[in-house]
This record gives sequence, C-alpha cells and structure tokens, in this order.
Amino acid sequence: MKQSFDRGDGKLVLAHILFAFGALLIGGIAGMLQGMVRGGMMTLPGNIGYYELLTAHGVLMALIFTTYFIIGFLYSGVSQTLGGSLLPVARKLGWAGYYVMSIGTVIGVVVILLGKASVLYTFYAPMKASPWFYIALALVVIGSWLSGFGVFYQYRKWRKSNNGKISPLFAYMSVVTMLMWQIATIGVAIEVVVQLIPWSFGWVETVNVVLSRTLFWYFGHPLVYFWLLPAYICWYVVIPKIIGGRIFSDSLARLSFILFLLFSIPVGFHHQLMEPGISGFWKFLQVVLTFMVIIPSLMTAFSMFATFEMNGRAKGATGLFGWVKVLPWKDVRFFAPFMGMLVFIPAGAGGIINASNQMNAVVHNTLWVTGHFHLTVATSVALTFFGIIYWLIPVVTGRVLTPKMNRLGIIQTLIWCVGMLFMSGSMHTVGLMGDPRRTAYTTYDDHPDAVLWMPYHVAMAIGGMILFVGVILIVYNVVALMRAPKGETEYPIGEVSEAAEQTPRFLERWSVWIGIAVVLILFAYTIPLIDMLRNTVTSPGYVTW
Ligand code: HAS
Ligand code: CU
Repeated sequence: MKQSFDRGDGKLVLAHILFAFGALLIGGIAGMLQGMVRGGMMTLPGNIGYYELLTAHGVLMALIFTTYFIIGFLYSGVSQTLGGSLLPVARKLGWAGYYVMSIGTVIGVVVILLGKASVLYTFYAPMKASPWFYIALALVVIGSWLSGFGVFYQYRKWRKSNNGKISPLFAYMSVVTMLMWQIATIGVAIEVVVQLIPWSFGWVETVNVVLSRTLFWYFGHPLVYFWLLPAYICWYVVIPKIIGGRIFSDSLARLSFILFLLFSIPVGFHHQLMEPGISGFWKFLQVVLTFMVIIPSLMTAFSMFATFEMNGRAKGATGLFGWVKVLPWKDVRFFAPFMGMLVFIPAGAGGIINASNQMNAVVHNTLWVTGHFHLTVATSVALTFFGIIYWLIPVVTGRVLTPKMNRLGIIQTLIWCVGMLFMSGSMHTVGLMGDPRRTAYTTYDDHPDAVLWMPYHVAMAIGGMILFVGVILIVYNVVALMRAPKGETEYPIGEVSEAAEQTPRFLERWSVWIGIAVVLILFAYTIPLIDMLRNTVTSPGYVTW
C-alpha cells in the first residue's frame, strides 16, 4: 500500500470534512439556544422562532454534518484502498457532488433563517415549508448521489483490473453504504418531487398525508444506518489497527453489512406505529423485520469484543477482563470511538424499546425519542467521527498528531460524554413522564405534570451548554490539526486475523443481494401502499409558525 496520501484526493476529502465541522458549529449554536429556551432560561431575541432554530439544528447536524463527513471519509478510504488514488471520473463526481450539495445547503439555510421552513428538519406533511426548502434538500440528495456514483465507479474499475480478487473491506463497506443510500433516497425523492414540491408551489391544493409519511420513513430509517455504517467501518477496519490488533473476521464484517442492506429499508413503519391508516398486520410485519436488523448490530458487538479479546490475549492479558487493561486508553483515535461503542449499548437497547409496539405507545412523541437519537447519532456516531479526524486530517494534509492535540481530544470526548449524560439522561427520564418532544417552552397552564418536568429541562439545558463547549473544542481541534507539524501519518487499515476463514465470494454477488433487498421491500410495502392510494385521505397544508 502506498504511504503518502494522494494530494488531490486529500483536497476533496478535506473540503468535505471542513464543511461538515462548519455545519456542526452553526448547528451547535442553535442547539444550545434551544436547550436554554426549553429550560426557561431565556427568550429568543428579535423574531427568531424556536421551531426555526430547531429546524436549523436538525438540518445542519443530522443531515449536513453527517452527509459531508461520511462522503469525505468514504472517499478517503476508497482512494486509499482501491489503487491509492481516485480515478479522474470518480474525483470529478466527488467534486460535482460537493458543489451540488453545497448549493442546496446554502439555499436551505437561507430559507430556514428567513423563517419560511420551520418544519423541524423533516418533510413531514401537512406542515408546509417554502418550496425552496424542498428543492434545496433535493439538491443535497442529488449531490450525494453523484458522490455515490463516484464510489461505484472506482470500485467497478478496480474489480475489472483485479480480476477475481475480493475487494478491500473498507471499499466493500463503502459500496454497501452507498447502495443502501441509493435505494433509500428513492422514497424521499418521490415524496418531494411528486407530492411536496407541487403542493408547496400551490399547483395542487392537498397532500396525501399517510402516503407522504410512509415515503418519508421508507427513507428515514435507512437514513439512520447511513450515519451508523461509516462509524461501523471505523470500528471494524480502523480500530483493530489502532489498538495494534487484527480484524476478527472479514466474512462476518461483510455479512453484517449485507444484512443491513437487506433489512434496513423495509422497516419504516416502526416510526408510524401510532399512526392511523396502516393496518396492524403490516406494522407487525415491519416490526419483525426491525428485529432482524438488530442482528447485524449484535454481530458487530460480538466482533468488537472478539477483536479486543484476541488483541489482549496476544499481549499476554489473562482472566475474563484482562484484555481491557491493554487497550490504548490514552489514544484519542481509540478512546473517542470506544466511548461511542460503550454508549451504543444503552442507545441500542432504547431502540429495541421503541420498536416494541406496546412500549412505543408510551414513548412515541415524547422526549424519550429525542434522548434516543442523541445517544445513537449524536454520541455513538458523532464521537466515532470525531475520533476519525485525529488521524484523517493529518493523513490528508501530510501532518502528525501531537501529544497535546491528543490530550485535547481526550478532554473533548469526556466533555461530550458528560454533556450527553445530563442531556440525554434527562430526556429519557422525562420522556417516560410524558413530556412531549418538538415543543418550545411551556408550563401547560401549570399542570402538575408539567411542573414535575421543569427540573429535567434545566438539566437538559445544562447538558446542552456542556455540549456546546464540546462543539467549540472539536472545532478548535480541527483548526489545530490543520496547523499541526508536517510529517507522514499512516492511514490505519487493519489486517484480518490469520485464524479467520477465507471470505466467500458470494458476498460480492451484488445482483443477488440487491434482488433480495428489492423483494423484501416489495413484500413489506406493496399492499400498504395500494391501500394508501385507494383510500386517499388528503389535507391542505399548514403553516403552524
Ligand atoms: Fe432509532 C427513532 C428503533 C438504532 C436514530 N432513531 C429514531 C430517531 C432517530 C433514530 C434519529 O422502532 C427519531 C426519528 C424522528 O425524528 O422521529 N433505532 C431503533 C432500533 C435500532 C435503532 C431497533 N436509531 C438507531 C441508530 C440511529 C437511530 C443507530 C442513528 C444513528 N428508533 C427506533 C424506533 C424509533 C426510532 C422504533 C421511533 C420511535 C418513535 O416512536 O418515534 C437498532 O438498530 C439498535 C441496535 C443496536 C444494538 C446495540 C449493539 C451494540 C454495539 C456496541 C458494542 C460495544 C462494545 C464496547 C464492543 C442492539 C454494537 C464494549 C466494551 C466494554 C469494555 C463493555
Ligand atoms: Cu427507525
């Protein structure tokens, strides 16, 4: 493998990473202000609305930060593992995607800040945003497709010229991630182009609400795995190298990704369990499939434990937990993603609670759900992404991580965990007490329940402030990494354990896997969709803010 990273590719990767952290900074400011409004600590100046901020926060954090980071990260690994540099076509597609997404982002942010789209980051009819909001986010999706095509192109060319060889694990996982994204975004593309844009321009009066939400969640659930899978790439491929160990099994890693491709899409109804208009049977079926998609995460947990334990034994650790001691706790490149893994245990358990119909009735539309996704995407995924920059920025800029930066990284990770403990912990607790999500400050006419909620809101706001310090520190770290001393940093790609079995070739038979995925999607969605089209219930649009 080539030692120094291709400079041209480095620029593309860096452009994505820097844009991502710019979005994180602005989204972080919005997040902290929201927490303070809900905690009753301040009112917003001028005519800035709570829901306007909430929309900016959601779009910038959940959509822009993640998508830019993911594309930058995947491109870096594809360049590194598939030939050492991007082919001209792949690189051009990467830049084209970057510019299209950026035009979309700028339009979207302007429309949100003008107060014309306070619809809480989703395409959730019958709340109606300015058509430009939908067009802007459609551009973000189209841009991400171009980048996805770049990944596919590079992969295909590599396979052609390496006849018969199994592709590198990082590249394989990038292809699965982008394939899943491609199939999933079709749903939201249809919703936006066929339903929302004509309706928000006023060309049609009403919208089929159940249909639009179904198309949204067809996309919305795989969206969360689009965030998770790149973090898993780091866990499977990068972490073994950083701890000085080996990948437990290449086949298991690939199989878990294939299971995500198959089961992450036909499960959107688990977000609609409390909605009318979908029959109980199809909800039940999609909940069963939801429980199937938990399996690859359990496989990932197993595989990580196996990697840690094998590494420990190889270094002479004994006893049930001896391997814990030999992990590199003082290395932020390990520590930040590790804290992400640790948090993912309760975060995933919360997800299983959400997916269980009866319990969903308790938690749906409460702050519990907000707590759930701040653990999953905003901690497990975000901390993993943060951990990646400490080697990725040095790799692509030809620099080295200094001990001081490493220490700041550890401190940043701890701040993040403490902030989330306060914020997400209180969200979970108060959610169980019935406190609704997506509402600004309210005392509900001093209803006794609402009075009980208040201390939790204050704790949430304190957590939010701590997290804001974490945002400032990570942005500082990004800037400092850009100015770190010059030097050569190796791209950490793990090697597979000698004990592992040979990877079977059928894992790379895409026609079979895509075929099964399509069959499962048709099975889970055809009849409910026919129902929704036959028994159309439409609604005019509402501008509630
Ligand atoms: Fe979720 C709502 C179900 C995972 C994100 N979820 C959301 C929303 C978001 C979100 C953003 O069924 C809100 C959407 C909205 O705005 O309305 N979720 C699940 C299930 C899982 C799950 C079953 N969610 C995620 C992930 C997300 C995410 C991942 C982002 C990245 N979620 C739901 C449901 C709802 C929902 C319902 C709707 C709720 C409602 O009513 O509105 C599963 O994928 C979770 C499986 C995970 C595990 C954990 C495995 C553990 C691992 C770590 C190993 C640790 C190691 C270290 C090795 C089973 C892999 C240990 C070392 C030591 C030394 C101890
Ligand atoms: Cu989901």
